Amino acid sequence: MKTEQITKAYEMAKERYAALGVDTDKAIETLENTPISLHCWQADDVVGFERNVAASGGIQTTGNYPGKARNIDELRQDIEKVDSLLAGKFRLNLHETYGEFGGKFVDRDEVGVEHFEGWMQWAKEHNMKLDFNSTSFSHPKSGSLTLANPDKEIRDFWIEHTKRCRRIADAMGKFQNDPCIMNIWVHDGSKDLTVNKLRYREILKQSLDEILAEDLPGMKSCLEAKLFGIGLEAYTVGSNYFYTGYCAKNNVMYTLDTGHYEPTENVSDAISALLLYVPELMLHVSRPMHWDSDHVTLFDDNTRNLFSEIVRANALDRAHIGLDYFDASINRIGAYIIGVRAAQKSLLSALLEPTATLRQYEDEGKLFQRLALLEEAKTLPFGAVYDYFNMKNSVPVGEEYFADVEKYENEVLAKRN
Ligand code: RNT
Ligand code: ZN
Repeated sequence: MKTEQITKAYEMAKERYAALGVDTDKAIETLENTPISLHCWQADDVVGFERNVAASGGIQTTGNYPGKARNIDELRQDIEKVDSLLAGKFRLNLHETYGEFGGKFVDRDEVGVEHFEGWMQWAKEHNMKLDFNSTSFSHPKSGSLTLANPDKEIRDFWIEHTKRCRRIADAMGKFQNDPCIMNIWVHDGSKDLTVNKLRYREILKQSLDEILAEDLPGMKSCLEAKLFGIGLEAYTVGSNYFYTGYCAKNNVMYTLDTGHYEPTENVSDAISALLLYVPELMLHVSRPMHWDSDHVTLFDDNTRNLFSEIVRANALDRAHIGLDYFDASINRIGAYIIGVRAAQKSLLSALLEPTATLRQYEDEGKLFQRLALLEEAKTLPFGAVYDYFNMKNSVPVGEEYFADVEKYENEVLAKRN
């Protein structure tokens, strides 16, 4: 697309938004400065570099499109490609199983900062900050219960793992001079009806208390709730209520994954409620289809509503944006770009909302006008602003990136099998 054409369309859009009291330049600036944490696991279907097995423990990837990253160099190469095609700031979200183990087997209770020094250096060179995750799935000791396991030996193994991960995150945060956010998600639960639900929740609470007791100023922990996992359909120890209570009581960041709620639940409604009681939110922006299927994030009503609620609550500084999906059935680089752009579009469209006018209508009881302006806002020239944002940052505009993804597929990904 021609520079001139994009600029002209932007100027017109800018005027149109200004008439509604919305500053498009300011929205673009906020979009440019709001980091999105890229989940490393879309590049290799959540396999990692520990034991080269498919993901298990409540989650599953489907599809076998060729070209997945098979080692750390390929993963880095893929992330660099993704980064090069996108405007905006990025962080990289690593799981423990993506450490640099140098050909040696390093079990989860042996992992240390040394396995992530290469990543810290790489991230610095690529102007990215790191986030982190302990990994309690895809391991012989994962079973159905990890931190909530009544078997002390297994529970202690995972407590040790999670403590070590927090120290790694602390080192990352200190290195990058910005807190590393470490997510704790455990799949713990049961396939069928459970009659001592309280017991496992007590154990999980105790394990978390022990893990979080260590004061590590370079990192922030967050806890991810879930509705159910595959093979664990009847009971999830770390449910939404469990973590809402835990995080509120202990002032811990809550991880809200948009795939982890009842299918008819309006997840975005949780934002303004949780923000009153927990210090911060970590978002795993995903797309459930019928269940927590982790489809590629889209610019759909759910994603848009989520970002609208964050912007309306003026909480961009308290909500950390990360993506969480894994589609192994399409080009994985393309999957990253679709999802990031969907998140950016959702954020931008939230930033371009004529919220002040809408609120005035609401306060004055002008409810037809409120509803009507919400409808009108949907068809404002939003695309022109997003195109301009990309052009301004010298990355492909619109469908231009398809050619780059295809070229990378032919020259790099296709040679990986
Ligand atoms: C699983 C959780 C969790 C994982 C990643 C790999 O349902 O959403 O966040 O997807 O940690
Ligand atoms: Zn998640």
